[in-house]
Parts: sequence; C-alpha cells; structure tokens
Amino acid sequence: SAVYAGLVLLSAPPGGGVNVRRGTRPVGEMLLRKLPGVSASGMGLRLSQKFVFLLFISGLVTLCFGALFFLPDSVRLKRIFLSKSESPAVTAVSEHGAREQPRNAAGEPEHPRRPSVSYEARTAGRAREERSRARAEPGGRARDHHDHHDAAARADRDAGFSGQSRDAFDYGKLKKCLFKPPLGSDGGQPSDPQARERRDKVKEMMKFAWENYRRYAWGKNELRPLTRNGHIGNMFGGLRGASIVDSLDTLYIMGLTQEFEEAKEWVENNLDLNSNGEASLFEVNIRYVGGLLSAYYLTGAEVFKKKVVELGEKLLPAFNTPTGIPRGVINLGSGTSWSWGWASAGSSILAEFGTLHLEFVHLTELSGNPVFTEKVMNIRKVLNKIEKPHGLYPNFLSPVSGNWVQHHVSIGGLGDSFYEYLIKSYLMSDKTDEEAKKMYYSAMDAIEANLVQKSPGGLTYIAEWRGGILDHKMGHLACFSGGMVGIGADDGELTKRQHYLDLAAEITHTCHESYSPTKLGPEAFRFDAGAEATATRLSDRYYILRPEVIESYMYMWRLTHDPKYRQWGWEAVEALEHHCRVEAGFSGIRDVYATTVSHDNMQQSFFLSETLKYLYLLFSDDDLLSLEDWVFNTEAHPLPIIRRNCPPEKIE
Ligand code: DMJ
Repeated sequence: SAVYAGLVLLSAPPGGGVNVRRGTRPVGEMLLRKLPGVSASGMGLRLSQKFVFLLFISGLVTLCFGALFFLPDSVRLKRIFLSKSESPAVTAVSEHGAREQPRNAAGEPEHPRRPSVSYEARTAGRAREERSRARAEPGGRARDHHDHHDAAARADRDAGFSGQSRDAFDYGKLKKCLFKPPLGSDGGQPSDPQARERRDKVKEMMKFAWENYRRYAWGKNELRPLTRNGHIGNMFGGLRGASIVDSLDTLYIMGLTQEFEEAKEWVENNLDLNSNGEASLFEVNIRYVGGLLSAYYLTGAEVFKKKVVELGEKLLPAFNTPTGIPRGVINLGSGTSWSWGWASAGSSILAEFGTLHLEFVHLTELSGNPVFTEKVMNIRKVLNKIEKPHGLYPNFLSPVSGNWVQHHVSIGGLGDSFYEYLIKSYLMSDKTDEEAKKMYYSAMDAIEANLVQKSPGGLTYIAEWRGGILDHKMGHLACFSGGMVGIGADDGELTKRQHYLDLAAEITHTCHESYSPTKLGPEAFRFDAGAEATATRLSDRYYILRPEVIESYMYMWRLTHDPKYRQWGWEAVEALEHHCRVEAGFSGIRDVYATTVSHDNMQQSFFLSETLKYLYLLFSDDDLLSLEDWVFNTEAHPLPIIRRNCPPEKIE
C-alpha cells in the first residue's frame, strides 16, 4: 500500500536500496526521480527539500488513515486501527455521501454481520463499569432519580435496557413500574351504562370480523369478505398472517381470550420469518414488529419477544446505504433492499424511514442490542443536518446523497407518521428525548406558519405544499393530526398549550365534517372551488375502513372528556354497521357519497388493529392502556413508556 511504500522509503538506506520494487526499479528511486533537483540516490537533499518530502509523506499517511473510515466494518485493518467504541456508532455517513455499502460477489448488498458476542459483552461490560462508577460518586443516588443524562443512563442506553445479555430484559420490573395495570382496574369497564353497551357492540364487531377472517382467510394476510377468501398482497414479502399479528393486542384487551390464544399459537407455529419476497420496511415494521412488541409487553410471553427480535434483525440490511437512510423495500430472505419504483429518483419516503423510531428503540430494549437504536438515531442525524425549506420536511429524500429529492410536503400520506413519531418518541422516552421534542415543536411551527389554513366556511385544515404552492386538500390520513396535536399540547411552550389544544379540536372537527352524509369519510377532501371538506374527485371518494378520524376522537376524548367525541364515535359505529358490514366480515366502500353502496371486498388488517381498538378505547375508562404508561405506534399497537427509574411511589 502507499503507506507501506512511504514508510519503507523513509527508512531506506543511503543509495535508495529499498526492498519494495515495482518491476526491477526500487520504489524509492522512482519517487525521488519526480522531485526536481534531487538525485536518484536521495543523498544531498537540501533542508527545504527534506521538509517538502516529509510533508508529502505525512499527508499520505493522514490520507490513508482517513480512508480507513470509508472501509466496510468487516475489513480487518479497520478493526485493528479503530476499536468498536471509537468507530461511529451508526452506519457511517460520509460527508460527501461517497461511501458505498459492502456488496457480495454478485453485486448484491452484503448481509450485515450479527454483532459479535465479544462486542455485546464489551458494551455490557462498559455499561456495568459506568453504572458502578456513577453510583460510587457522591450524590450519585439522588441524581439517579433526576438526571436522565448521567453516566449510568448513558451506559444503559449503549447496552440496552439491562446492560446484560439479550435474555436479561426484566419484564417484571417493567410491569412494576407502570402507574396502572395495563388493562386498568377492571378491564377499562366504563361506569356509564350507555358507554358500556356501546363498548360491547364494538367488541361484537371485532369478534365478527375475526371469526370471518378465521373461517375464510386463516393464515392469509387479509380477508376478502365478499368472495370469502384470503388476500396476500405484496406489502409483506413472504410474511403471512398480517391480520393475526395486527389483532393480537386488540383481542387481548377486549378479553377475547380464546381468540387470542389461537392467534398466539399461530404465531408460535406458523409465523415464518424466513421468507423471500418484496416487503415494505415500513409496513412490516408498524404491523408485525409493532404487533409482536405489544403482544409481548402485554403478556410477557417469550414467543413474541423471540420472534420480534429475529424479525428486527432481518430488517437491518435496508439501512446499508451511503447515508444510513433505509430503502423502502427489502427482501427478508436475501437481505437485498431497494427503493420503491414509484418514488422519484430512487428516493426514500419521509413517512417510511421516519416511522421506525418507537419500534427500533424497543427492539434495543428487549434484545440489549444497541444497533436498532443506532440505526434510527442516525436517521435523525441526517435529518438534522440537512437544510429544510421554510423549516418544512419534504417527503422524498435520497438515501445516497442525503438530499431532498422533491419539495412536496404533507402531513397526510408520505409525511404523516414522521411527525407523529417525533412527539411520541419524546413521550415514550419518559420525556427525556429533548432532541425529538425540539424537532417536533419546530416542525409544528413550520406547519402552522405555512400549511394551516382556515376555509371560507371557518374550517381549520392542513393543506399540502408543493414547492411553495399550496394544494388545499387534506387526506383522510392527515386526520390523525387532531390526536397528535392534542397529545403534544401539554409539553409545548406554556403560552401555546391552550392554542395547541384548540388547534387539535378544530382539526378533529373538520375531519368530522368530512364524514357526511354517510357518516363515513372520503380518502381526500378539498377546500377550493367552493368545497368545504368534501371530495370533489370521484377517485377520492372511497373509504377503506381507515382509523385516523376515530383515532383523533379517542385522543380528544381522553384529553377533554367532551361527550361529543363519544357521540361522533358512535355515529361511525352505526355507519360501519350500516354500510360496511357484509355477511362475512367488514368491507371498505367505493363511494362515501353514493346512495347504493359498492364494496371493495377487503377487510384491512388495520381495521382490526386500529379502527376497532380506538373505538373500544373511546368507550372504555381511561385506565385501560393509560396514556401515562403507553404510547401507541402508528398502527395502534401500545408500547410502554421507557422509564429508567420507577416512579418513586412504585419503588418497593
Ligand atoms: C395504517 O397502516 C397506519 O395508521 C399508517 O400510519 C397509515 N395507514 C394505515 C391506516 O389508514
């Protein structure tokens, strides 16, 4: 190598008798010939010439050392020169986006190495050392309770929840540290008889949807209720049973015990993670990873933990890009990943790579393996570095250059759950993740300054932004934002808290307005050419059993206890029963304005995981999956707030 040649040259005996040769000519001689006024023997150098020569050699050495950072992690030289603790904790981000991912002989991206045992042991060891050092410090105990950035916490973060091996996650401690039992004091049974009756109705709907799935589509991803068969689709690669995994926690909280046991047994014996096929990283994460995590946290059954960590590891190759921003599609069998064909210029989608944080942090908690958290923290790092037009986050980003590809901004599809995960990351960290908090509230400022609008009829809505031009439309997906702005209200600036709560209520009201006349809402609605929250295009009039509007009702109910939210939720129940219930399940409809209903023959898995769960929670007492203890992922799977220290009153 050049370093080696340089070192040999420096130690060459007079006369240039070096032993590194290219052909028959000594390398030292060849180099010295290039320097004007220097004889090939290298003797008789003037001081200035020696200086220039040394400068050249030291530049070369620095260059070669710097180049180590660009080598794949597996290269031996790198491991010798840079111990793991010194190397960047995340997939390396080159300043110039120049680093290519390691590829195998066939030119396909290499599978990431499983972190070696010695690395895990080293990290855990470091964590233990740091913990005992922190505790030995005077005043350390008091700080333990209050300073979330102390050495012990840092060490815990590095090594996972326990700082021990991957099997050491302390489920008992987690349960003890909750403020409320997950199912509340009485399964969330409401004292109000009307709410109880309505909740029972929702439970019956879940039972009906489940039984039909079980009868006609068992093991497939979704039920086709009109044709009474199963649907596989192309979102989950070779994975199957999306409706089963998505339903686990809903069945559990509703007390549908036998159904839950069947679902659990299927996961144990039939959920095959070694499957090939194109899977959406985002969909697999929110439905499968989210569903399995919740099932584990609610029940403590090891099978869910084992499966979810295994699945999480299979998602990691998607992050092998020059920036560490994952690509959207992954083959879980081969680890090959690529971008969606429809995404402009091979870009990754904000709502996809921005909706991994909650699940990946929990994968680290359960496995003790920091790699999951490192991957999502790197996404943050890239996003924080890049300039944002008017403080806004466009929806398309190149995983190669780390630059925005298009200036389309939306709080609906393509952008939505990125914002949701910022505030939820903060809440899930027990309000210690200040970076997420800052990002969320700055994004909110930009959204309010550029996108929030009032219609001529007085409805508040969030428009889309295309390179500075507003598109006065809101998607059904964007209606989750009522709930999001609501749960973020309390931690905003003191002077803005009431404003956020008002904004949340106004958005939820607008979305409710879009739910007419069938009391079900279109996929997108507009506020131009005289439209007031109505779909003006035929192609926007469908409703596929989506949850977002009901999700906002649920949060707004919990935050305000204004009875109108329960009333609006009940309207939706009646409309679902009337328009979407068919003989063998529930189906989406093609036109929410049509008098004669036309069904789309699909019972989406998110109907079971989200729509029915949010309705059930809306009619339950607040202590069922209390917001003090749980944060819902974007597929409504509850994940516990991570407490480094138990609330004082819970310490025995
Ligand atoms: C769900 O899979 C999730 O809520 C996701 O964030 C958006 N789309 C669907 C429901 O509409």
